[in-house]
Amino acid sequence: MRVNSNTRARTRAAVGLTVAALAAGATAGAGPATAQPKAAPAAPAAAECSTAYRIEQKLSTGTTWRMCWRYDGKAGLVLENISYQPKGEPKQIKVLNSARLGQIHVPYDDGNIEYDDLTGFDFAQGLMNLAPGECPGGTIKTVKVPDSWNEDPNVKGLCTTTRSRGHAYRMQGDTANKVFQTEGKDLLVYTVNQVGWYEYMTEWRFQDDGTITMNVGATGSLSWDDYDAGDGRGWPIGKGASAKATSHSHNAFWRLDFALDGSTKNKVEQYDSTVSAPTRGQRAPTTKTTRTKVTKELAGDSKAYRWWRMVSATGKNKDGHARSYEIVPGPTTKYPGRSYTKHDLYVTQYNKCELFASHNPGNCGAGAGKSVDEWVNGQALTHPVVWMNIGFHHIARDEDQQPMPVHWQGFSIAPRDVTAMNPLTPAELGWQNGHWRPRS
Ligand SMILES: [Cu+2]
Repeated sequence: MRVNSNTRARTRAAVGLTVAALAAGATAGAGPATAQPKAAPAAPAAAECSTAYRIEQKLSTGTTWRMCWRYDGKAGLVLENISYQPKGEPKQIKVLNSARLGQIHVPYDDGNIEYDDLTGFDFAQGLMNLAPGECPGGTIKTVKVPDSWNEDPNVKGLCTTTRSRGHAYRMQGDTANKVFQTEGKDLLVYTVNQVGWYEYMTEWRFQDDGTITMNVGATGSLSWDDYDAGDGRGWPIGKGASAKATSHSHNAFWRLDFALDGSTKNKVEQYDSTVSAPTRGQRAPTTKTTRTKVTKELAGDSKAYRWWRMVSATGKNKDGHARSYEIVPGPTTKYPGRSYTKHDLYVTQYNKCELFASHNPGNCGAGAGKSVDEWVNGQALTHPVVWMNIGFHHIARDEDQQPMPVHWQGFSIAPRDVTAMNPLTPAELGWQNGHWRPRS
């Protein structure tokens, strides 16, 4: 069992306290209801949110990111109404209605156990207080955990800050050898959730160039309970080979509800390229790229020369090109052991009760299925929802203790033709759009 017995014991005691506190609260609060100030709403309204739930950051390179956040009792951090506004754009450009984790599925190699950390192992309840030092230069927001087991449901658990990411670009110009270069800046939004012996960092990185990178990092401690030297399915940790940490997978799912330019009627396209040997008369191999319009629900697989994009139904950039966001998968080890982990990408028609990639707790109707693979059943895509599955097979090593270094998994979505040029283009180079001719 992957249970941190200390945490469990503490948690159980805390539940007792909560009940007592609730009882006391009920008595104390028995006065006239009108005398009680209204509590802040737990979730923001569809289009707006109150200041406490708003994240707005103008990066020093000129791009502003705006979004609302809320905290879900199972999914943890949910980001909504995400938009950005690069310098020179008159309006904010909406990207996503909603972005959140869709599951973290953890099967152990020995077949003894598997966990669905979000729906079955209290991921959201395990929100951790952050030390001030772990959110340098930023703000730690207080999160009220719904149905909290703890006496105080408020956790200083949401960090929003900015970070440099190195060169955003570099170019030596043709006039006086001037070097154009700038350091890229990101808005970083993250939480830490303890699950058993592990701590998961859920990180969202909003870059000034419009790219969004989402990662889950696993740290904390190797599961003390999951050692076995007998079955050959682990790696020896500690002196000799008397104990082997059981290998396992972390299959992380993200659920993205796109709304490019504010519309959910996005189109999905898949691109594939094939490379052919040179034919007679050709000097080099040729590469041909084809587009496939994805009009029905999709269970897709990453491979070399394949990529997908979400295309705006309404918006065009200043060059008249349809705005879109490309899906950029990260490194993954696809786990073939379960129906819902067999594919890298699922695109489903929006359904408000389809929220978790496996063991979906909502009642979506008779025969609706409990996992994302079952929701891919041929519906036309008029409001596509993207599910990304990124797997990591964790064979422990001596260096995993103690604490365990963070191991990351995730992916990005990157703007493609959202703006007519690089949103960070310096004013002097603004004329160099398209097939420009050098000035001399
Ligand atoms: Cu692991």
